[in-house]
Amino acid sequence: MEPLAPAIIAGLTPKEIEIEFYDDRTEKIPYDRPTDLVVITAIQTTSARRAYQIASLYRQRQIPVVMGGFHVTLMPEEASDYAEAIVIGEAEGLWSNVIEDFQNGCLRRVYKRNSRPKLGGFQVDRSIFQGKPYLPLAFVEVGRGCHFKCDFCSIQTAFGNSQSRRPHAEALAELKKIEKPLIVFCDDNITSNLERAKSFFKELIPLKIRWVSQCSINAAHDEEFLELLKASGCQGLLIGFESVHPDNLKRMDKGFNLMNGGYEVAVENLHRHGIRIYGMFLVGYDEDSAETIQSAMDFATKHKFYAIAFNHLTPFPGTALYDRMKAEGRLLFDRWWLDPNYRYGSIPFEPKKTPREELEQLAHEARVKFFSLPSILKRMNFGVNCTDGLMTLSFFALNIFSHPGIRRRRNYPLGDEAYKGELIKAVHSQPFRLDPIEALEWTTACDRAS
Ligand code: B12
Ligand code: SF4
Repeated sequence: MEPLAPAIIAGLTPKEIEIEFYDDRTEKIPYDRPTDLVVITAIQTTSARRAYQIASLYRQRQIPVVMGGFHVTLMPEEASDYAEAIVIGEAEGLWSNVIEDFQNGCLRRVYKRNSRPKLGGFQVDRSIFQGKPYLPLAFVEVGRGCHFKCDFCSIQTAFGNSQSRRPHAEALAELKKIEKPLIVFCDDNITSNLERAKSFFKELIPLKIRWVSQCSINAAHDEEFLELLKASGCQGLLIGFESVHPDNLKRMDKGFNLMNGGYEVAVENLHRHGIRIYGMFLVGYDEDSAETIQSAMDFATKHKFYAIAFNHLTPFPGTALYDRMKAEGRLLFDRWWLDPNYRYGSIPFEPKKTPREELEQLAHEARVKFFSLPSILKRMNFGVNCTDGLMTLSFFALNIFSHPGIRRRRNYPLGDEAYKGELIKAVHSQPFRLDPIEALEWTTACDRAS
């Protein structure tokens, strides 16, 4: 999928600066191609190790690196070891200062604002994706952040239970320029502000687009919302069910999932309006065992979910979950995301009820079973998942093509195993300081640095 952050950063970069974009997932980076500055986004904690490897390969060539993204925001001091400069938080309102400082030869070590920028006023530059082998869908943002406080979620750490929203007119103007058959609104929770979401869906109707997004389940009890979803072209929603065990939900501060009659009512409401459900489940909370995994599977199969994710619970740094696991002495690695012995698809802590390896195996078997042909046939649901020939084809394609992914992602190393040697740390002349700097304080970059 096209990554949005690089396109936003490209859009924020002055036009006279030449940009080349490489996606490490799909192509080889030409490390020896001359460049003045390298800009890396470490979107997930799971990609931090790879981001540091890439930075090291450029450092060997004496090329300075600026890094930003979610992991950098959560672990700034660590990231600052591997980049000449880091940007904490959102790029809007800071990126022009980085560029200006670099041009003036006085790049700071840390860029951070003391408030969240307004979401808007930027142009997403999708020209950087030209000629690259991405899926025919486009990411568009309408809001960032979420007002809930689920204990495992990095969103609440990064955005402090708040949501910023883009002016609808800007999002609509962007949508009109996109020619892809499917839009993904990559908001963390498109219903965090339900009333604004509804007004946005009303404005979407004339555009006649097809879209998917992610939302919290509380919205599925609001009839007006459900009607507007359908009318505005919603094809499906990713929803965090997380667990079918109420104690697990309470533990993760997600008791709201069970309100208004709970899952059965919510699922029935969504299906009545023809909305496909991609159910997200977490495996590894205190009550998890073979029985809870089986119950979640039975629930998702009985209700003919379009697809599911059975992700193992991962304590991401900065989350309440991480702090709790650390305080309880349950983390198996100092920093799992940097440890060469940690593998994606494994649980980096000791679960309470069921041994770790057993839980990993059970989750893997559940994935394989859920995406097996008998389960796919059971979940066809002609009123929702397979409404016409094209949608039936997509349903089968997504479910069947999940198989190689499930196999490949199991025990997948973080970072590139072909990378030999240590990560090379950046040498800094300034101490690491977290003081926020308001963008407005900038006069000329070098004045400020002195
Ligand atoms: C879309 C998405 C995906 C897509 C990514 C597709 C793609 N090509 O981009 C897919 C489905 C693949 C995915 C997978 C996963 N994801 Co995801 N994903 C998202 C989501 C919803 C949106 C990302 C996005 O585009 N946001 C919009 C852009 C504009 O925001 P941004 O990336 O943060 O960038 C801004 C700033 O961070 C900053 N910035 C970013 N980079 C840089 C670089 C520089 C130099 C500068 C200056 C600034 C800067 O500027 C940008 C504009 O302000 C985010 C939630 C979120 N809010 O980001 C979760 C999120 C990033 N994902 C998350 C997770 C956990 C995962 C998985 C690990 C889930 C799993 N268990 O498998 C996997 C990991 C896959 C992997 N390869 O490692 C977590 C990450 C938590 C963490 N600490 O790592 C997030 C935050 C969601 C959450 N609820 O916590 N994900
Ligand atoms: S509802 Fe979703 S985005 Fe919001 S805090 Fe919970 S998991 Fe994170």
